[in-house]
Amino acid sequence: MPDTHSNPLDGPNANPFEVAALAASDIARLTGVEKHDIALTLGSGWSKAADLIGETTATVPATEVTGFSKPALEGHVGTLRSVRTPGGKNVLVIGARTHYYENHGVRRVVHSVRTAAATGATTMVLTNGAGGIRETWKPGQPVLISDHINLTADSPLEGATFVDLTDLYSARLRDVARSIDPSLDEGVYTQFRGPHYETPAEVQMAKHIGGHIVGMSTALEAIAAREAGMEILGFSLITNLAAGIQKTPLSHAEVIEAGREAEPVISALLARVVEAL
Ligand code: 8IG
Repeated sequence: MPDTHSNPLDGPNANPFEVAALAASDIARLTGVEKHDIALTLGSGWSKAADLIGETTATVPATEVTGFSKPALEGHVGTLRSVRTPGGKNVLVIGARTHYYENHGVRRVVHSVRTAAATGATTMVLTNGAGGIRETWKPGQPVLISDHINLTADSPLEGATFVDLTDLYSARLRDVARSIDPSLDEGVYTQFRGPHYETPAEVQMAKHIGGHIVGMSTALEAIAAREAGMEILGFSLITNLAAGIQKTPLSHAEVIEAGREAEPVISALLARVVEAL
């Protein structure tokens, strides 16, 4: 069982930005890297990218960094890595995502993003495995996130914090990604709470309100990244077509398998995009 009582984010007087600053100083101490330039969260199917981006100069178990929760899922490696690109940029690779459906609260969900900002990163690259609503998409296909619809009915922002989300997923960074792979399609990411997948009716609802991708992670993280002033690039690996769009039932095994097959291709793409940022 995850220990829900020993996390400093959960204290009655906790300030999430102070906890993120402590986490960033842990990272600086444990990696020996004073400042990171780019942060990259690796979702299902994207883990191999870390090896292709550059040389890993340090690997830190997330459990040694203030405020991080233990990973809930196999395939979500609970480590933070400092990777140096051939061009000399320091990339903080976050392989330790906390999902909203783990019920630890939204502060824990966005702690990695706030920590990334506190390490100095000004660009946040968010990746995930997700379901596709567009029928032309195929499992194993990466797509850019152009915007999102947050159906969690929650926000990582606390108090009267009014943050503009126009161009949340930077058009400039999407252009950079397309300069590497002009065939990249894009779509609106719709975040459901999960952990169940959608019903076919819910997928139709998502489609009617303008969604193209269904997932369980990235929207809340992107909001926190924007609050922290970062520029955001989002990628979804379509591991399955959403419920009712594909004719067969969804299975976690199928999702893992699609990720495994696509991994070398999308990881190479992501590495090239990161170098171009
Ligand atoms: I991988 O079909 C993956 N994650 N909500 N729906 C939602 N999240 C997902 C899906 C999906 N596939």
